[in-house]
Amino acid sequence: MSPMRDVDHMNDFQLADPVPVQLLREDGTLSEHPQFSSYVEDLEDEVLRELYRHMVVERRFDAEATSLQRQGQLALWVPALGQEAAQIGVIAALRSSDRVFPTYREHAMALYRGISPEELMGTFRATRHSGWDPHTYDFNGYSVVLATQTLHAAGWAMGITQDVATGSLPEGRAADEVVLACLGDGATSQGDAHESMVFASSYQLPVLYFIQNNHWAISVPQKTQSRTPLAHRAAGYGFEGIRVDGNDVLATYAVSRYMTEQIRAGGGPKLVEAVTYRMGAHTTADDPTKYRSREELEEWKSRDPISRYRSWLLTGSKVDQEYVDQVDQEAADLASDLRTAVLAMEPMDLERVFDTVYAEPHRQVEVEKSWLKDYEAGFAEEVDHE
Ligand SMILES: Cc1ncc(C[n+]2csc(CCOP(=O)(O)OP(=O)(O)O)c2C)c(N)n1
Repeated sequence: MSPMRDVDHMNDFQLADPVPVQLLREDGTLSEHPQFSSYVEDLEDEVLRELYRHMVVERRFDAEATSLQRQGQLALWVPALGQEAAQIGVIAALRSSDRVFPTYREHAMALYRGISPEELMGTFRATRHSGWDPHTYDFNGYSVVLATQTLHAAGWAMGITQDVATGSLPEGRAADEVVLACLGDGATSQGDAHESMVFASSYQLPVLYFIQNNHWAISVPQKTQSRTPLAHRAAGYGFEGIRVDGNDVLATYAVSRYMTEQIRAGGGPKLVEAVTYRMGAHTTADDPTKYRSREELEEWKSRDPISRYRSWLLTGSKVDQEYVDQVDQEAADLASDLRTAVLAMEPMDLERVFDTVYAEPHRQVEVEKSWLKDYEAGFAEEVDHE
């Protein structure tokens, strides 16, 4: 018997589920939206093609990384399969100088910003202490401790606001910067997410909270994390929240553009709930067949973000089959380069972990460093005995 109480009958309070904004139906046909269609109507074909290219490349990258982990070449992998449209839709709506505070699953966004596959893989092969320089890409390091990045985002936004107020904005930073705070549906249960949103609202900070509601927080369903639709949470903090079909790259782009315009104009924080689905495992250390049904997965496969977009692009002659094949080839080449790069990555010099703890040497750190040295030397002896 489950140790949890059956709580479903105890509370009949329920806010109506908002219908997600959708521009591209599951069958690849376009629908009209009174508020959001205009954001994509004038997009040049080149922009539309790029959205497609990024989604396809990321999916192939993700599949290769999953294989590499299964073959023992990565310590862990966190698949983003199925979430390509949500991630590409929002990142494409930002300026490259808008700061991003990701979780650990934002690979499509990271690649879009120019982070190299090697930089991205270093953390997962444990050959780098940290992935990349956040300042180079205006893209912070991955945050595994749920929702801490939402506090960092609010802090960054506070810094911009103060710098603008005091006329001390560093060169290269825009006064109307938007700060993207990514989080998952499960992470909304963390106190940090709540504190960040309260703070951002109190000080009207330029933060876009982007929740990828992929339906599961490891094995906990979204409905357990929140008895109310996540988009509605924003109203409780005093700002606008919109639910969008996160498997529709056009709708996610349009809603994100609208939100960023509002924020840049001084409208304070905003929230987007992108409804999507994690088609893979939570991580390669997880077996989703233990907690979710095959039927559920099959249902979401029919809402695949890439095939619906490709179908629309082809039907409207925005791309031809040759372009589709070309993108597939680019994705295959990237996967092959990724494999070569990963296999060539040298183990990290573990002493560096200790050297970067404090600016000055510290006795306790020295003790730990010396312990590790002895520990590693023990393995060498074992090998010698054989
Ligand atoms: C503070 C904290 N508590 C617990 C965990 C363990 N944990 C890692 S991922 C995860 C689920 C997160 O789900 P969600 O926010 O929906 O994001 P998703 O992984 O689905 O993208 C949990 C509980 C953690 N990393 N940090």
